[in-house]
Amino acid sequence: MLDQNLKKFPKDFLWGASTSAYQVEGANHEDGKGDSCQDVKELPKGTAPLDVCADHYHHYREDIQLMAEMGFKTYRFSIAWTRILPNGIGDVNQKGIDHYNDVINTCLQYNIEPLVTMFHFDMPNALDEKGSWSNPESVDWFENYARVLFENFGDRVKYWLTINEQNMLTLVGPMIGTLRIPEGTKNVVKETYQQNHHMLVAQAKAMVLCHQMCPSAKIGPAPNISLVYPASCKPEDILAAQEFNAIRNWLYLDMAVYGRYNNLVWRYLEEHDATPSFAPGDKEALAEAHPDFIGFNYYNTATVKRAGLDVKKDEHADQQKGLSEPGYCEAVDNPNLVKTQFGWEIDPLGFRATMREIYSRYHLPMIVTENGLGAYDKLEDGKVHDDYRIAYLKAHIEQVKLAITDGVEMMGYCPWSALDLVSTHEGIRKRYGFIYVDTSDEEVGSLKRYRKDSFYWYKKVIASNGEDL
Ligand code: BGP
Repeated sequence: MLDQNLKKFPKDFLWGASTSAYQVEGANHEDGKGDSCQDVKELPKGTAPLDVCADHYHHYREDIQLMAEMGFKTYRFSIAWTRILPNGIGDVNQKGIDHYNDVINTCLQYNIEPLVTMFHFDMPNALDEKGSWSNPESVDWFENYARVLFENFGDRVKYWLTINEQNMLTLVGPMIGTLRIPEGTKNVVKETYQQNHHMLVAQAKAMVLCHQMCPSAKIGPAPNISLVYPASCKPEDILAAQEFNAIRNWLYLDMAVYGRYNNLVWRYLEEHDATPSFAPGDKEALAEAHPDFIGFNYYNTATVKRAGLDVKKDEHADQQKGLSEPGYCEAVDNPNLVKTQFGWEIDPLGFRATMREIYSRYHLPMIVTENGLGAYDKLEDGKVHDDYRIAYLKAHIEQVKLAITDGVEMMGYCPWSALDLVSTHEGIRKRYGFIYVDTSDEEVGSLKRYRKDSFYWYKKVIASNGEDL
């Protein structure tokens, strides 16, 4: 394509950015909050504990004001299940409700649409002790939690996201500090995909409930989608990429949108003697649910080559690198791409390819719920010159514009992250924010907020509705 005469971003395009409760809030033992699996996990060596993070719990008004200064139309944040229901089920903690009421109201005061993730990697520890997602009751726990959210916040929240990156919980759960595999489990694949099945049913029930309780609200999933490239044009590699696309990406969206298991994934599960058991009513619940839009996180693409059973899983694999599947494929570097300081490939064109592919499969409006660059930022004289982040975001926003020109319905763009916060496994030294937060992995700092160069740049991008990049 010549890529001329590009279309404009829609007038009501939702520019914003994202955070998640356990990575940004801190105050993890305050105001009646119960422990989540994140609060009790063993921290990766040398990374900041989660009791302060960016202290957003106490600074949210100031932070939302800064977001308003950038011109945000939306703010994607997650609600900590354990602030609302400290034990996951049972008594509601009014202080938790009050807190998020104020977060939501503060957003609305600045005409910022709250985009609320219901669950972002933070299973209540009390439920973890009851088996977490491996317990079939987890479906009811989640539905009950969803009901409390819709009852309390449904009058003001128009956009909901169900489970953040369910595919990463399933594929790299231990790296992120989630996914509990009971000791002595013989078939780990079966156990993992049974848990995954419970999450899928829980998500479906939450979507149906949202439509019943909040008819004017919209709800969607938020998986991490990376289009998988074949390492070469060898037919074997093409098949391997198709299979890994199904395992990594399409399982989650096929289920959310069409309510059925992807056939290649089903075959993978059969091969591992790992097909999930369906409880009575699961099939109907999955078929009944329909998302209004697709939220997805994009950091880069993946590249694989065909591989046999001798391929070992890389123990350092994380969301964006090193994911291999013995007997199917092996992750390889893409020689055409450069990497971030943290070893994640950078692929803006792959972003366009990913948007096109999702849209051609599902034909639903889409919102980017994460995208961004983790880097070692330096604060000097109150300034952070993060031109590398600006370059990354600019290159990716250009691709959103191209995808819109391709006819893809894009509703919004929320990079990761609004402000600096603690990474899933690499500490706060891996910074993503437009707003620098003065703190480190070694010690809690002043927590003062500073506007990075990218802050001023993004403000200009939003003011021009994506025309001035
Ligand atoms: C996504 C998660 C986020 C986030 C981001 C960056 O997978 O949804 O919670 O942290 O990736 O990843 P990391 O923190 O590992 O750099």
